[in-house]
Amino acid sequence: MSHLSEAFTRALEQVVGSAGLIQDPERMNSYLSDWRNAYRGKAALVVRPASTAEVAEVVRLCREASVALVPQGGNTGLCGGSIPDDSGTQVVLSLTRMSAIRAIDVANETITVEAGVILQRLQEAATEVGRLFPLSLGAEGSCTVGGNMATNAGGTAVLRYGNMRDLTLGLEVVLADGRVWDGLRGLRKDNTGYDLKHLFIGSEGTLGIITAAVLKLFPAVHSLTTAWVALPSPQAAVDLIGRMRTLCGDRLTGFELMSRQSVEFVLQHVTGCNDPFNEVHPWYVLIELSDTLVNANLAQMLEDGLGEALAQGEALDAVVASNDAQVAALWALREGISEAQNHEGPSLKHDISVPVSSIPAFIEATDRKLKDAFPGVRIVAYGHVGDGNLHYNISKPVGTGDVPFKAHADAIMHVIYDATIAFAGSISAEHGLGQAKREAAQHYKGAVELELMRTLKQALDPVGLMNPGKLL
Ligand code: FAD
Ligand code: 2HG
Ligand code: ZN
Repeated sequence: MSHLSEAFTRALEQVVGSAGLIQDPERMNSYLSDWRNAYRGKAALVVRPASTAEVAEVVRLCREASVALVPQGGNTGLCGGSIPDDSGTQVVLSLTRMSAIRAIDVANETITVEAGVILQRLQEAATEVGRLFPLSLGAEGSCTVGGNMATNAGGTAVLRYGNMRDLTLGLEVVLADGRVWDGLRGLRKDNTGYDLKHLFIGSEGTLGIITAAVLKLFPAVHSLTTAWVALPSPQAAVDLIGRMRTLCGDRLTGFELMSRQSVEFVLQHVTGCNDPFNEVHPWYVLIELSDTLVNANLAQMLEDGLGEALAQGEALDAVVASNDAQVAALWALREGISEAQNHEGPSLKHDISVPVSSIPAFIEATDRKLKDAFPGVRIVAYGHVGDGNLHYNISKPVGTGDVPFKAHADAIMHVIYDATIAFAGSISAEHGLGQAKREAAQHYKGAVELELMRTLKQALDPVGLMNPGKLL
């Protein structure tokens, strides 16, 4: 039963048509919980506008009626940012019908896309014109450009190309009062005052609705080589990434670290994944080199680097993929971790970052504290080590129920975040704050920083109808 007046609902329907309005509880269901089922809310209705003008009109009507909006893209976020609260009064604004690729300017190396475009479709559109859109993450088959912008998504190619913020030149945003800011400029240089797009990137829907973006394109990749390497320790990973960067420079486009525990979950739960080695090793990295040249001789470069690493004891073993199927099999071992961990019960996810040089000490200190305080917890540490970004996730001890484990969630989080701050890190490097880390941010971010954030929120969303209860 909707909490909204009939007149308001009718006005919305006039804007978006019957195809753009969902009120049936069963059809709303998939918009009300996240991928892991870790967050569940209620909504008065789901509205799906198909153009910027429709989004603007929906926002204006909501403002007039004091109805809060929860923007939603592919709903693949991992911190509950796109899920409404349980009041049943909020409206989910899904951008998935805004899925046009508006323009491609090959000479300017830009693509202009609407917020609902699926990331994989964007990558394909770039490939079709002989270019690369480099953002790449496990959820790319269902996450949207709007969600990528709103969370400043990272992924596995940040090492070479940067995160969504680095890939964005212009934005179109519907502001909290329904006005449209047209900042869709495809310029590499523009120093005409405050760079407003950066306010909205990473704002998790709390300042406005992103409806379109101008994004950078890059030359297509023509050579690629991929290896799976066993390592004795995280320190070896830091040494190896330094070695590979010295040797290969920007050709090093992927360097993902995984603990044995992470890989073991994948081997147990993801069909078709096999251990590339006969022996068990404590740590692994997946290395990718790529180049725009057709004959870049990457295999030789990789062999040289790995040869030195093996000789120094930095690497314990290595396999190099020799065809596309083997490349895919190695990435499946890495990308399968999120799904595999779900099979082990509730997972406590932490997407922290510390300086790359501090990763080994962070892991050692935090592992020790957690194992002392919570015997038996399984630490599933992996991630984008070249960005200093670790998914330092925790699964419950074998034989423990979900409820007693969840009772420790806050205490476990504090051990991890205290260590993160002690190593001059960030409590969220990738997924954002959403509902999950909102309170923690109040505790761990500085007073001045929080005050500035509140000032911006107040200026751009004075009535507080843009995704309330998230981020701040
Ligand atoms: P949603 O989940 O729908 O929304 C995310 C947030 O953005 C919410 O706060 C929502 O309100 C807001 N939002 C959505 N669209 C808009 C809009 N148009 N305007 C304003 N606000 C909006 N993330 C990474 O960074 N790196 C990874 O490597 C990575 N890997 C993942 C792997 C898996 C298997 C999964 C399930 C998730 C992964 N994620 C990763 C998290 C997630 O995919 C990203 O955060 C993604 O960018 C979210 O996009 P979405 O369209 O699903 O957004
Ligand atoms: C990844 O790098 C994602 O695989 C997801 O950011 C991390 O599931 C997670 O915790
Ligand atoms: Zn990640």
